[in-house]
Amino acid sequence: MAILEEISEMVQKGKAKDVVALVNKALDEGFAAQEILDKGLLKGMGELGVRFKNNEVFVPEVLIAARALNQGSAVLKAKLVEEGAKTIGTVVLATVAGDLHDIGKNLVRMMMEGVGLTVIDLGVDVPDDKIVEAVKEHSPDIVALSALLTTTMDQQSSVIKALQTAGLRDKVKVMVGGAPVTQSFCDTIGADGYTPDASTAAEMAKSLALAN
Ligand code: B1M
Repeated sequence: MAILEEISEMVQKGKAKDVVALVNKALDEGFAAQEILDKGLLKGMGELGVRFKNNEVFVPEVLIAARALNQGSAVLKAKLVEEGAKTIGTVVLATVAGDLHDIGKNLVRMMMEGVGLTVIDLGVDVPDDKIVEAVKEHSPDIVALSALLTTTMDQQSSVIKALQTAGLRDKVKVMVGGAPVTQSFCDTIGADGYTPDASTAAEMAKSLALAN
């Protein structure tokens, strides 16, 4: 079995140790980090997502797979950080309140760090006031928000309103993303930028930070 296909299989089986070993092996064999991510780790989670939707697997299996994916992507992150770049700006990053999904957010953090941004990662299920406090404390260039549920995407709008109320909205750019989020939603809620994936999010954040 080709190594990227094997990584995808091991993510789906939640075999974190095997995933880490295979990711290291793929790097040694000369595969690019992005290819390992897209065609190995994310392919595995995508396939598991379909089985989750069809009730063929359940929350525990998905959580174990998520842990395996996160450990595999940590190996890739080490590789990106090794290539190192000096900081070009600061991002406060969070998955919004009510939402526990962090795989996409973690990839966004990894890609942003890869282009030289400092990322303050507040984690998942982050209330609006905690994001406002972080903006006061760190004076970031950008607030980046992730939401994976149709029921939590409106929370991104709530964060923007909380920043307005605190008098901070004109001091930061707000980027939004996550599977249910679209450009039109971004425009409707008055965010400054939307991108569909982690690498374009990093590119946009870099441009916004450099323009600041
Ligand atoms: Co959940 N879940 N989940 N889940 N889960 C989805 C999202 C779902 C689509 C599955 C389905 O039914 N088909 C569905 C949402 C339906 C909807 O709202 N439309 C769903 C549901 C319903 C739920 C629960 C309600 C299930 C339940 O309990 N009955 C529950 C909610 C819990 C909560 O958050 N309050 C729940 C729970 C979970 C787990 C905890 C088991 C687990 C999360 C574990 C974790 O994150 N640590 C989980 C998972 C893993 C998934 C799926 C299978 C995979 C999500 C994922 O990580 N994808 C997902 C189905 C699917 O997507 N196929 C599903 C890989 C990740 C890389 O993609 O996060 O989209 P994503 O990130 C992308 C882009 O969106 C973008 O970049 C990334 C790629 O480059 N991006 C940004 C993300 N953030 C960005 C920010 C940006 C820019 C781009 O700028 C700031």
